[in-house]
Amino acid sequence: MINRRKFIRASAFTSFSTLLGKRMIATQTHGTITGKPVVISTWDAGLAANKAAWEILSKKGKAIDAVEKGVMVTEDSQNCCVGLNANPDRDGFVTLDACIMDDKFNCGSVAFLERIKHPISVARRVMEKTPHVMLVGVGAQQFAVAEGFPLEEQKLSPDAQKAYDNWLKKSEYKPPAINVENKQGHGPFAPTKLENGEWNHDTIGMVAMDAMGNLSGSCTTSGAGFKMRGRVGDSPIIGAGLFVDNEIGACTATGQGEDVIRVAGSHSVVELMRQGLSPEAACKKIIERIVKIKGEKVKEIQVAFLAVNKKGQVGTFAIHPGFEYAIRTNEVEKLVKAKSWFS
Ligand code: SD4
Repeated sequence: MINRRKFIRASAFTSFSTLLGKRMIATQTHGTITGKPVVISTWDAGLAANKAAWEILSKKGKAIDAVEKGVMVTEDSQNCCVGLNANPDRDGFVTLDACIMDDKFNCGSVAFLERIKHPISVARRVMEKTPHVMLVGVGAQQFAVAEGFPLEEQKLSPDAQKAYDNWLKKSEYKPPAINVENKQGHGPFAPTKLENGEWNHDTIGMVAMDAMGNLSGSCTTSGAGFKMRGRVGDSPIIGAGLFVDNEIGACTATGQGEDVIRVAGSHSVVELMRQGLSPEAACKKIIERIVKIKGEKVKEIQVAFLAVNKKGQVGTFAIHPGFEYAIRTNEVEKLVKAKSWFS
């Protein structure tokens, strides 16, 4: 993840005059890769996640099983932004968001979930065992425990503790009782960039098509590090962080969740594919919509969409260079750099 972050940092400072003037699209291309089955997932952590998903897809297993098992690998790992080892909110608690969707519009989601190792599996139980789509907070945790998920200790991983201690120190954070939101320099939002200049977000979104040609997707994250307590991003929101329409295609998102939610990002991409756009063209159109909405502030945010259509064609587009996705098919297993709005 470190390499990716350096790459993002190095390339994220394009001036807004570039934005207004001749638009330059990054030249790195991925072409169109087709194949069935196929699994794609966000960022370099996607390689390991795809591997687990491929175990299922290559044996003619179902896409819904593949996308659950795949992202569980990331939830289990040590990283900044997915699973219980990730960075906490500003009060020092790791809160997790996840959702899953199958080929029949069945979907399940959890948000603001604490002390449960695999939110994606809880989301699947919500989908399969309740009449609901979304459970949040204490209720989601109660449901998880009732379903037999162990309640993990409430503690930060060593890496997260270090990052949090550093954030507290550098941000001159005071306990919430002192009303930190009113202090100069502290808005109610998580920083878009960390102290070292890295984008403060990450997540794993995965979409897959199985050997039967059925699509499913999953998305799981701890959200933005040092976020306001209770903040929920796009990742657990069906239609924002993930959407699957088995007749058309599937899409997942990563980046600044608030700006994905406001354009119903993943759903919008799928709807454009329904109108005949390729996955890449559809992702690009919704990125352009965000760019237009955000104006100059678009310099400060990263969003990327990653989509597959029913033919197994894959496409992606990001605001800034640096986003890459992992793909696994019968022919390829690799990371691919996305095109982006800024060069
Ligand atoms: C979110 N898209 O919570 C997710 C993860 C992320 O900034 O990238 N956070 O918004």
